[in-house]
Amino acid sequence: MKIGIVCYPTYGGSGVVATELGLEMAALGHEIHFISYSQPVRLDLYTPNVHYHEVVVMDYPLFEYSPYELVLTSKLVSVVKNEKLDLLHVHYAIPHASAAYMAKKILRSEGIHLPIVCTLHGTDITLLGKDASFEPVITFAINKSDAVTAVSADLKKDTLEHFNISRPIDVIPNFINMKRYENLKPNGLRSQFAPNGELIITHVSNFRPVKRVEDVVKVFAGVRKQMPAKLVLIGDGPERYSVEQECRQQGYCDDIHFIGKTKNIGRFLANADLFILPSQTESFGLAALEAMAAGIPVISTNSGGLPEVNQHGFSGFLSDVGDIESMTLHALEIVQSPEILQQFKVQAKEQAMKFDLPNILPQYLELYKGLHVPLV
Ligand code: GMT
Repeated sequence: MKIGIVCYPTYGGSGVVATELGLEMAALGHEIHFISYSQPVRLDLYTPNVHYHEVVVMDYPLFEYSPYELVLTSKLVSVVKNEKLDLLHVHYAIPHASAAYMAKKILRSEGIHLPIVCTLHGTDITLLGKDASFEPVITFAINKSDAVTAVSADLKKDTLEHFNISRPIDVIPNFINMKRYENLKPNGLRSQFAPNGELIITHVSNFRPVKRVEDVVKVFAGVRKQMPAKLVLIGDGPERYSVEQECRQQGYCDDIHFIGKTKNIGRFLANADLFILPSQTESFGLAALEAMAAGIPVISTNSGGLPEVNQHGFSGFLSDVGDIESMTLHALEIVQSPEILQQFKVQAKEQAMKFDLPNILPQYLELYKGLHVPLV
């Protein structure tokens, strides 16, 4: 099968899931064409069956705002025709699903049928989608797709509550390839971050306000009062400066390592004992799943789809948004003894297994089959 994948190329979860899905499909022998404005961060171009088409928006003095959606539409039409794609799978509703619909219409006028699968990832629905300036387009694009998936049952519920949806939405949770985590072992970074054997707490995000990174630091501060601990913060974004300011004011910056953006998260997860994800909302929480796959218990909030990923009392604990005390107590409960920490590490991995590739990928293949696309 020849599949076009449209995604954001950045470090966000939607781009990561789209890229991993494409790579796994390519490994099965399908021909995958990624279409985006820049090379997706986790995409290795020298992979068999993988192609990348860049959407380049030209600068023109008349355009105060560059018409990305139109250029994307033209690119989709051209790639579908030239590469003879069977299917387009768009990740994130705007502008990908609406551009895909427009491309479908153009292709139809030339006698070409193009089925569109749209995967909703979260912020397209939970943040942007609730903005009146996007709502009609998102509703239309969802209703006009040939298949729609949501990454959690909670996201599906949210979508049905906030939009006038007239078509079914399938829940296909995000996945992880557990094989890639099999040989993850603590490395030299462990002694670099925690030279005296301190506990290592970590967090990965894009540091947007929705991630509440300041809560990570508050929970860390609470744990640090009880035992020697270090915090490793991975990622970058708008809240990083204020978090740095806060740790300077509190005088514990020496215990916090700011890693910034990295493609190799596994290298850091391999050394961590505890993962904190205190998000305001999270449609799924791919970062938590990646941590669990690495055998790290997760302290998270109970918002959005997080309870579908992190099992309270098993792979970690869930608390209300902003409840620092509860998150700190839960963290301390896990790390109170090496035996209990070890038990939670094993359980975190066991929970992650539920989202292992062989359990999820067939669901996408079934969906594609349902669109009457010949499978190779
Ligand atoms: O979390 C972000 O801000 C990025 C965003 C994205 O679209 O890349 O992540 C969303 O999609 C991920 C992959 O499906 C989910 O794991 C994240 O939970 C979701 N983020 C939010 O809902 C805030």
